[in-house]
Amino acid sequence: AAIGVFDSGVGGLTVTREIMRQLPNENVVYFGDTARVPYGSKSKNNIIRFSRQIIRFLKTKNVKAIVIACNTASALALETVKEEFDIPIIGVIVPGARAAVRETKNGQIGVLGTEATIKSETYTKEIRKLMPEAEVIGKPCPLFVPLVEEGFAKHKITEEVIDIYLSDMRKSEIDTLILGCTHYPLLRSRIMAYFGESVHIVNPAYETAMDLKQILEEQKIANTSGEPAAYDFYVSDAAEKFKKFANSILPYDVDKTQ
Ligand code: DGN
Repeated sequence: AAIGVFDSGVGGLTVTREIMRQLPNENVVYFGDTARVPYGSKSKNNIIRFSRQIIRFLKTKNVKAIVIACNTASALALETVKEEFDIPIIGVIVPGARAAVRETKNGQIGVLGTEATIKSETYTKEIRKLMPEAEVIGKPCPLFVPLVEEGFAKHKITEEVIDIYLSDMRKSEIDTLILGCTHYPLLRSRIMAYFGESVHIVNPAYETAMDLKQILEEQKIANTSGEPAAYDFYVSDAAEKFKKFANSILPYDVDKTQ
């Protein structure tokens, strides 16, 4: 059996990369909904509907647990779909919120994400469950997604967009910042340089892989066969573009699965 991972497109590969690093024995079946990306501007009903369809598809691939790698789908659909299926389903928001609460010293936390993620205030709610007095400042940064997908992470235009979106937040007192969208970890060093060392950056992808590991161990469903892991990738459109992106960020050649 495998771990099912899904996202609105390519971004969830940042989560897959962490799973490959931290759980090298686990098989992964990835689904990227490249035909319907972005989710960040869609309604809750549609995001739930898409997530349900994808989970049903992944269940036909013999998965034992599912990771919703997409922050937007985690924010809007996890609560609903978790109740509808009989395997563990985890998202990226609870692990990200927990890490931020662990890191912050002054309780002032910034969250970057899509419009839908920020508007849902799911990060804020999860942070406040653990730290009721926390102050959370959210900021949607939708342009970061196409910049990363165009390969502009290191381009100077990205510097300008970072400044436009984040100059107010930089003036605030936050000491911890959550990269609450799958693509943003690929801008990590730029965002880190922009805020300087006083701000701790949280990558929910890293924390999610750690949570997954714990769940697999607790439920005694971790793969202990010792065989090399197998990786399968499915997309709903634009397979060539996906492959190129995947090969640029994964420690694995996606062509091998063809
Ligand atoms: N995968 C989405 C997220 O993490 O929120 C970003 C891409 C999108 O659908 N806009």
